[in-house]
Amino acid sequence: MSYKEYSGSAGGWGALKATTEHLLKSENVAKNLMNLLRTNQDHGFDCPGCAWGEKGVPGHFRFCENGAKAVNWEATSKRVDSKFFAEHSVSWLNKQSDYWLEFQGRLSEPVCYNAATDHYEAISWDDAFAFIAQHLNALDNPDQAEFYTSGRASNEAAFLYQLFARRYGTNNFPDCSNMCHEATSVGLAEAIGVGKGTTRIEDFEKADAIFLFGQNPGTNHPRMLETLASAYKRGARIVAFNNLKERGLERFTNPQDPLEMLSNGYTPTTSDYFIPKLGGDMAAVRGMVKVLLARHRDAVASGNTVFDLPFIEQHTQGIDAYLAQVDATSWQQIEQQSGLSQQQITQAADIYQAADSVIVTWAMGVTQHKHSVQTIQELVNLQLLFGQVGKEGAGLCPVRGHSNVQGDRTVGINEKPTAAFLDKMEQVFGFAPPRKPGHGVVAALEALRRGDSKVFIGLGGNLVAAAPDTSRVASAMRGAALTVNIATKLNRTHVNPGQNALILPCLGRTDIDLQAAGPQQITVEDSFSMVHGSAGKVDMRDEDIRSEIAIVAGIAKATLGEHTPVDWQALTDNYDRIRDLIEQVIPGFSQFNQRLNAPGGFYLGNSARERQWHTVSGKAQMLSYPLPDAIVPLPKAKTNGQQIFLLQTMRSHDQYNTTIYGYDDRYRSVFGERNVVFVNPQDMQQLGLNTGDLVDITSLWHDDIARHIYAFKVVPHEIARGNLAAYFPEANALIPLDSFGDRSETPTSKSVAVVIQKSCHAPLLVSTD
Ligand SMILES: Nc1nc2c(c(=O)[nH]1)N[C@H]1C(S)=C(S)[C@@H](COP(=O)(O)OP(=O)(O)OC[C@H]3O[C@@H](n4cnc5c(=O)[nH]c(N)nc54)[C@H](O)[C@@H]3O)O[C@H]1N2
Ligand SMILES: Nc1nc2c(c(=O)[nH]1)N[C@H]1C(S)=C(S)[C@@H](COP(=O)(O)OP(=O)(O)OC[C@H]3O[C@@H](n4cnc5c(=O)[nH]c(N)nc54)[C@H](O)[C@@H]3O)O[C@H]1N2
Ligand SMILES: [Mo]
Repeated sequence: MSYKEYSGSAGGWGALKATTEHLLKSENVAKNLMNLLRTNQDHGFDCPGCAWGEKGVPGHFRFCENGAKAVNWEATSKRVDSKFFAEHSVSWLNKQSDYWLEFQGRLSEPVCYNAATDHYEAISWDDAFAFIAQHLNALDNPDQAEFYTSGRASNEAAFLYQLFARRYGTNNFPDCSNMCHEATSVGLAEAIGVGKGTTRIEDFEKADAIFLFGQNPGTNHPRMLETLASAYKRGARIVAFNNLKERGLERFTNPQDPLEMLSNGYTPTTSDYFIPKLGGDMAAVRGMVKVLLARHRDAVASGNTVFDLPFIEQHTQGIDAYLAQVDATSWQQIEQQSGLSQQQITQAADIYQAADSVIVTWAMGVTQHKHSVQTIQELVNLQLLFGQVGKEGAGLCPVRGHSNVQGDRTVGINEKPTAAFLDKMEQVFGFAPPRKPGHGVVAALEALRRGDSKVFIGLGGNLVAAAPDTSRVASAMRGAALTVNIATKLNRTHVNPGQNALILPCLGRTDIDLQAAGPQQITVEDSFSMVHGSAGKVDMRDEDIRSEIAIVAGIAKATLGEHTPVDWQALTDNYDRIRDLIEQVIPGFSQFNQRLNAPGGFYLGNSARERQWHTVSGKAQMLSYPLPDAIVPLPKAKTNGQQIFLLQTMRSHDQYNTTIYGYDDRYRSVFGERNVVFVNPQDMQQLGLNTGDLVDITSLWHDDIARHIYAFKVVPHEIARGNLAAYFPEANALIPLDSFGDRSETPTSKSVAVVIQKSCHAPLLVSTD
């Protein structure tokens, strides 16, 4: 391992080199090169990486290093079949790393767990479907089953899945978004009447300022760097608030710009960088508003204005209560919680005020705290005071994660569906869907743990590794009567089977999906509410793999009957028929089949962008709260006088959520290692720690459960004092399952109270062979 500071820009030759290396490692080089050229092209497939949007420039290769990794990883020629499982017991597999499990290749045959031998064994598709039906139909109550979705599932697969589960009788739809942007959906829906962002990609070409809160686009949304760099070039101010220094937020060399590449040039991606404490963004924004409010009052005294009074008057509700809250918040509290000085906050406010049009973006650094909904509503308040919602070049832009996480929600993956949606389902399909709200991720895992839920079905994803409290969640999964995973790659969840378990291998985004009516397309929705078609190019006919849609329909047909409530086979034969049903149920999808191949897709629309507010008051709501007393309400636990740190868990450059592509985190200068903890150099000094020292980390919580991780290497980094960072999923063992966001119930992955001490454990050795 080495910690020499990474001297390059984000992107550039480093990205090209890494792309090439991953291409070569995939053992499918020529095919994958062709694949890459088809990513995000019209008539190609949607990148299975992130949910950043595209403008649709013909002839432009629209992939990035991390999109390339995702494509290569899926299109490997290695296979995991029943022979593989005969060689390896499940207990042995569970001792292997996340990297090793997925690196074994594509799941290529349905298998069933045999608890007596501790091996997965081959099973026919029909037997698998019958087995699931038998379990589901034997439950006392449909609410004893959990239907998990991960955000790569297509609109068509997700729509059929929710139709099946609702007809079966439950709203138990735990979804990866419960761990991701749930606070956004909750916060925005209350404030502006729609749980999605209001910007379009074109707005980034017009914004005078872009404020980025708690996100790392260099790794997680690399195509966004191009957008930021070009905004920078035309003079926009780009302001980052990030708990640590991220290279991708400093400068970018565009691999698609020959001049920049050849001259070793680069473009900055931000003009200003602030490093708040974990969970300190709400305080920072409160401080900005405090500065601007004082100026507004001064201006009003001389007959002018700073806030957009006509907009506020016509479109908003709640300003008086909010401003009273701002007045009641002291600078001392703001500085202490944000970790920023009044002067720094004033500097940010200056930039904000000078811009006519402002976009505010955010991701997991904002959504994974206890007070995330409140923080998002604070961001909304700032934007509303200046009329920055529903204006060109301005707005609210939550940057989504999984490539179709937003679409899955749109088509009904929601444990708390609206009455309007359920009414429509009832009208179109002629059955009474359950009205009782179902389980999100935390409630589902608690129910499994208590034994109240007995069947778990996962449409993609890797819940055991993605959820907090890893060992408790794994044992909850093992307690289930049946677990079913519809997946492309072997992962931690599969090797923690229930008493009975199935792995059902499915096609991925890059594969040709051949059905009775010919090759099929699926559709996805990006962060900008654009829906577009996607068709894979890799021939998988030699494998015993089915599409997600065929698998969901197969389970539904066996459980409910061939025509209950739809002709499942007919829908599988031709996905146009599924889209016709989506069109009937979901607003915005009129002429779905005709429009899905429009260049760049079609826009679903956004009421708040039109300044129509579907809220309780019919106006945009300024919701106000005092700042939280503490980011983590501190435990009574004894700490022996040790200093309590807050720890965030984040992604390295070589991973896609729980999928670990490799052990490097190039932009943070970590190589060949994942068990590391980033520490502020002054904190290191105070604790007597040196670079490379091993530490044990223990989390503090209200219960008596011991949560530790051992032998993590100390890496110095520019990070707010008192804060630490480690990688997800290695550090998930520290996060208590019942530490979650107010009203969002999102695990607090970015704020865990911990103590650290020098370790007496040996480091974990990893092999990447
Ligand atoms: N290559 C790749 N792409 C991905 C993913 C992936 O794993 N790999 N995952 C996808 C998914 S599902 C998602 S949700 C997105 C995630 O995209 P991000 O939200 O960018 O992901 P994280 O790695 O969790 O990064 C959080 C960032 O927020 C900062 N941060 C943490 N806490 C705070 C805080 O309290 N305040 C502030 N201001 N900053 C904070 C961290 O320092 C870090 O830079 O990416 C998507 N795209
Ligand atoms: N501590 C901590 N925990 C976190 C986070 C964090 O920042 N910190 N982030 C959270 C976030 S933002 C998210 S979104 C969740 C992610 O949680 P999940 O979505 O559950 O996890 P992934 O790692 O994306 O799932 C990877 C698995 O999906 C399967 N897969 C891949 N492609 C396909 C496909 O096309 N179809 C099907 N059916 N299966 C496929 C493969 O088998 C692969 O192993 O994790 C959350 N957990
Ligand atoms: Mo996510």
